[in-house]
Amino acid sequence: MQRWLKLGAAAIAAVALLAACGGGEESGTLPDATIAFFSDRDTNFAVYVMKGDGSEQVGLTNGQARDYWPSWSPDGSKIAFTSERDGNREVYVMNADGSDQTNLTNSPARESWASWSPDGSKIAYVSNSDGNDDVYVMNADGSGSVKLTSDPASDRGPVWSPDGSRITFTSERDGNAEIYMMNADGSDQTNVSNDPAWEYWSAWSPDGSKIVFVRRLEANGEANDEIYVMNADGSNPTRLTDNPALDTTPAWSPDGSKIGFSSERDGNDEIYLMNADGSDPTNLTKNAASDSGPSWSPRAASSTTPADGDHP
Ligand SMILES: [Ca+2]
Ligand SMILES: [Ca+2]
Ligand SMILES: [Ca+2]
Ligand SMILES: [Ca+2]
Repeated sequence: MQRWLKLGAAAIAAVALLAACGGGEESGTLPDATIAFFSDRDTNFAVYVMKGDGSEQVGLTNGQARDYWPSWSPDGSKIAFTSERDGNREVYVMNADGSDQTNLTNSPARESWASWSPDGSKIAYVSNSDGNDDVYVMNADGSGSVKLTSDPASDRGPVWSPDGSRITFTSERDGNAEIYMMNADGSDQTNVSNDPAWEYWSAWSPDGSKIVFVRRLEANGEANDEIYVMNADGSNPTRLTDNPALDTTPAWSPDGSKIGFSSERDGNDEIYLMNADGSDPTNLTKNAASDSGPSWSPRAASSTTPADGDHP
């Protein structure tokens, strides 16, 4: 079992894909992009960043306690993440260079996960403060927390749609994990994956038309997680990876051309980049430790799609 799955009871979460800057047709490795991820290459899980071609891998947190699930703010200036440094999980935020690491949640309960609203004003997250994991939203400074789900089953991994109107999340309320969607105020919670298999982890395409997620297949009694894409209404689920190793934590590049993910196919978790149709997976991290949970800097779009000049 890959190590990131040990981070939580079931480690159902979603990667944050935050930029709404579509339109690029760029191919190649997006060398100017920056990807945040987490790795235990130095004593403990910590948050790292690298260029889109895998170069310049640099740690931003020190790993004295576990730090993971980085999520870039829409303007690229900050990274939210989950930290256990205060004895239980909290949502932290730091500047993109790792400075000014600040606890936003300050709660004795287990707070984790972070997904920024596209306008940067709010952060969706998960807390078990009412006894089981539910999705909450707070202001980006940690104030004004509002509970969005209230189901006795686990609701985790919220991810905002690029237009800010909806939030996907993973729920186990139907007896097996599904990708759910709700309005950003918590109304109209709807099962969109609707399959007997275990579905978890969602990320939106930059244009909001598609959702990439993970489906757990079984082969000879062994779990084989694969990455799928579906239309945002749940139709036309299509498998993108086909490998007996676990493939998980997908994230769409800001220009829409690539999907980052993590896989154990080379013996331990590495971050890979594939084309959005699943072709040409490439190992970016090439490190003997566990490397997982890619989150793209939205600023990557401005440096890789010069023709698209109308975004911030
Ligand atoms: Ca806490
Ligand atoms: Ca399911
Ligand atoms: Ca697989
Ligand atoms: Ca590795």
